[in-house]
Amino acid sequence: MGIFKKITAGLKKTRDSIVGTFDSMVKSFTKIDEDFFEELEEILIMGDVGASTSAKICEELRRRVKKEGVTDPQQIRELLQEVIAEMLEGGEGLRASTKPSVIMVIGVNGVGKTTTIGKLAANLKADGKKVLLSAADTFRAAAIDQLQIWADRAGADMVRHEEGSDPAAVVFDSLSAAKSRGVDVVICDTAGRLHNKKHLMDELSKINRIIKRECPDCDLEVLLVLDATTGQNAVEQARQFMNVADITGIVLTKLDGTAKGGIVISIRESLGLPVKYIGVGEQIDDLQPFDAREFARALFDTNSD
Ligand SMILES: Nc1nc2c(ncn2[C@@H]2O[C@H](COP(=O)(O)OP(=O)(O)OP(=O)(O)O)[C@@H](O)[C@H]2O)c(=O)[nH]1
Ligand SMILES: [Mg+2]
Repeated sequence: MGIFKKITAGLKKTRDSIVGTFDSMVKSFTKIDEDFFEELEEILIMGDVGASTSAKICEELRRRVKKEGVTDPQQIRELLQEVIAEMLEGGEGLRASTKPSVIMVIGVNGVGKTTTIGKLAANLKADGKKVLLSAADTFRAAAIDQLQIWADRAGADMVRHEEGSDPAAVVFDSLSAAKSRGVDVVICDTAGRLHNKKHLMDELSKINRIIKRECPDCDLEVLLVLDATTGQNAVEQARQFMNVADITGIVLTKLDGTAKGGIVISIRESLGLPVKYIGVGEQIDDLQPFDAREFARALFDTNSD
């Protein structure tokens, strides 16, 4: 399956919910009036775009409708796609140009961190990069073994310690190994951590300190993984993490299993954080670099059903 096909397939539920409802709503209107915008705002909110972001989208649409003199509700579709694409744009690319570069992957339990790391490693390998995985989720032995399976699948090196060992020490060893082996990208797995667990947050800052000390000039991405199926809760989770970590981007997983894909817009707009990757399935090739225009196009694409 081509990349665009994969994204459109992964977004099917969201598209049905937002654009499907939008299309039938448009048919019931003969002119664009305040009722039209009110109904549109409702649809966006129902599609997990979030109240303030939905209001912003409608405000921008009103402006363009006026400016461009649009009178036919059918024409709104294109304008809406355009407004959403523009809102989503900016900062999507992964910064990983130094050798080594470091990617720290954080997020609460079960959101898809380890799986994302495996997929990301495979992506980077396909780009010809040498990748090393750092098993800094030492909380459970199973977590280390799970990462090892992904490392093997992706053809990446891995540095691991025993269960229960200090995660910062794993990262320290990973960075030393990366330097001596000429690795391009080090990706650090971390334990699923909760904002109210102080020791876990301390652990996160300790890992961060080690990276800053051992690799001061390296490109560092701190990617927060969020599970799209949790809808607006994911936005709240991101807010909590922003208080304790310098997040550089979001990976939004499990878009394939939900109609709540509208939160992509909410995250970008209300938190100002770029979405860098989206997960649209459980297989190794199911992680896609986020492309704002492509995402908006996939959201409105009805030819693929
Ligand atoms: N459908 C779907 N499932 C996904 C996606 N990403 C991850 N998963 C699944 O989500 C589940 C949890 O993934 P993990 O990678 O183990 O999550 P984690 O954040 O590392 O979890 P902990 O280590 O327990 O904190 C697994 O069953 C994955 O296969 C995705 O994009 N789509
Ligand atoms: Mg994990």
